[in-house]
Amino acid sequence: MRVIGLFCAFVGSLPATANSFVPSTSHGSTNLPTNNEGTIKMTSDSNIEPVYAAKTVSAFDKYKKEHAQSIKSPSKYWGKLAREVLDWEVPFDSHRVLQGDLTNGDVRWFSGGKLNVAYNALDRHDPKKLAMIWEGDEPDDVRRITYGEMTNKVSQIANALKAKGVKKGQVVTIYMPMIPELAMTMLACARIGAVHSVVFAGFSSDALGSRIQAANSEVVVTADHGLRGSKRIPLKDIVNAAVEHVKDKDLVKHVLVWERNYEGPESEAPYEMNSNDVRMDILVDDQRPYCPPEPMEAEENLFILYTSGSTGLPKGLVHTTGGYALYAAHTTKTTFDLAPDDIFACVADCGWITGHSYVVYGPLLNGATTFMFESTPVYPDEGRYWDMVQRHKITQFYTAPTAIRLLMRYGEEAVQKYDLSSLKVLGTVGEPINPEAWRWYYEVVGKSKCTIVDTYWQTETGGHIVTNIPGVTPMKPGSCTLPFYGIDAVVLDPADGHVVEPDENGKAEGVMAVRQPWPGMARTCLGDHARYKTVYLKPYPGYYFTGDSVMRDEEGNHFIIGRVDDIINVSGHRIGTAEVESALVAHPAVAQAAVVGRPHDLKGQSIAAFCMLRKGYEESPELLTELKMNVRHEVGAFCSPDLIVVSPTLPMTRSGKIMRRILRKIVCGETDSLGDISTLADPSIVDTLIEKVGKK
Ligand code: 6R9
Repeated sequence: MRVIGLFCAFVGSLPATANSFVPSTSHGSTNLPTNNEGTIKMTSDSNIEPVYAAKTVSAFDKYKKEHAQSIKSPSKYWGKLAREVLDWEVPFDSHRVLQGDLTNGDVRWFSGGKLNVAYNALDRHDPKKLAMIWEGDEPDDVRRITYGEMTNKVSQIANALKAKGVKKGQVVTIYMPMIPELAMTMLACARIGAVHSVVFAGFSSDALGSRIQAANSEVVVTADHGLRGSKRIPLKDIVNAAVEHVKDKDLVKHVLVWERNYEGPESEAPYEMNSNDVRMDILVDDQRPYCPPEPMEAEENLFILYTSGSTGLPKGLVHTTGGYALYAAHTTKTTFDLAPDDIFACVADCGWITGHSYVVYGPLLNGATTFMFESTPVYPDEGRYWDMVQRHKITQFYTAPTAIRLLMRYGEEAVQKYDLSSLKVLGTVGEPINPEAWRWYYEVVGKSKCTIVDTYWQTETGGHIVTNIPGVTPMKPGSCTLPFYGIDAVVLDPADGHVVEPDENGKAEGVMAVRQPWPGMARTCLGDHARYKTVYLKPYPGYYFTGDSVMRDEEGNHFIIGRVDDIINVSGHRIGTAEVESALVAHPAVAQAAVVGRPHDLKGQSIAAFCMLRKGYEESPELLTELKMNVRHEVGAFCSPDLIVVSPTLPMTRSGKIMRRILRKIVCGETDSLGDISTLADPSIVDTLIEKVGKK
């Protein structure tokens, strides 16, 4: 299996047990607590020292019991939590906590219940408490916003949206930089029952346009510009081009524009105004600071988020109100061991699911102080993250392995300069973390005192599904460890779909699936339930299929190996090969293109593209630059290929299917294990490509 190669690159050199931070036997119940140096130390539950790394037998046992119960009686487990964690306008029916199943794809949680997520995230918390600390591109650009202020502002934005005709159930597309108004616009949609669709502001105008069209979105909210590392990104101009790109010319009724440096209603707009544009700050200032929260059925849509699949256009995954809110809140609290006075920092962008669940909804539903960050880890210098931790006394810090690997390169000094003693939990997400990066994060950033939580999940899952839990379950470098409460994780044999039994060493390898619904799971793809079923539920009937391959060790720890489909993970960004390929063939010179991922030291994976040219075109440095530009224009700069190989033909079967497996092997340098190439229409292409890639 191809996946094995990738697995070795990350964790293959680690003997599983020797690296566990909690020595244990396969019987589980004899797990002993340990301190961070790995020496065994018995503590009682009430006196866990050091709190975030030591485990007690009882805490771990309690997890096992609770996890088993949550699987056995999901309605009991989630029903109780839903009452405790959320405020309901109308209580849900206790006999209908969970309805439907994975076989039919008709899962419903908390039927009969009504609630409003913005109310739960804002109004019910202490108005004097800080809801958000925001730091902009420049370190001295800081805003502190209380729950009271945010509740009023969100109400004003909600009223502004209403004033522009936005109704319950309509999709509002948000294309904004990481400024507080982004989070507040999301919450304003939630307040009136509009469905937000945040599009990452790194996507090109074409990609934005097709998402506006696909969601049938009449209103787009943007800002005049974004800032990243002192670079100005002209978001309003991109939106203008996107609106041009929307096929249905009458679709977009209004573009609402936040101004970065708003100077009052008399000031002139610092961007080009079209007839249907509205200056958001002026409109919002005019609104009443109260907007009644719309009571929403638990299963009504909260938001959609487009994400790449293996084929075709990105899918608009639909998350619903009650289940998502509960899952985001509960995973934030549990995985990050959130306490009331914590300053919780997730530095992901709200254009991705991580920003939805762990910048906005999870922390605010818990009444915590969320930290929002606009810039990059290396601006103005490579100490930026740690400088922020020191200045804002951040307690939880959540980032991606790619950022950790980048910062590791600058050495320890950039970290040592800062006082990081406020930190308790360090999180990672987006791709497998290599044990070297894990150790650096643990030792250099966390001073061997913080828990590292390796959180495995997806846009589709709404929140963490496999992760360790501070003070409760053990950590293990390179492994996301054990399933979260309510997650019945299984390893399936990709060939026949049976549950893989552990081998003689207690290990099981296969594809990762979940056997039972959980509240945070996406319910459907917008307007295409058949696709949802085809991609997630039909491959292994009765299971939710993640698309990842996994190895589970003898202690039950999960090691995610990588995608089994054509999704590439570049710096934690999920990219579909189909999107990049269609951007390449949109160039007149390209007849056909095939895109594969290859391992990259910093980014995890990078994109390699093979292009077959049309007659009359020849390879030239200018053409290669143009092809890269095409990808930037059609999808976004973050999808730009690192390697483009012009190829006389592509390795295809006689029936015309491109064999990406072979291209992957070639770019990974694994040419001695190409496997069977006899089914190729022209096997000699393989040597030609090996030679071409070798020269690059
Ligand atoms: C949250 C998010 C999902 C894909 C997922 C997997 C990879 C995410 C991971 C991880 C190993 C982790 N992934 N977290 N792999 N360890 N802790 O990233 O969502 O953008 O939808 O990507 O990312 O391959 O299937 P999304």
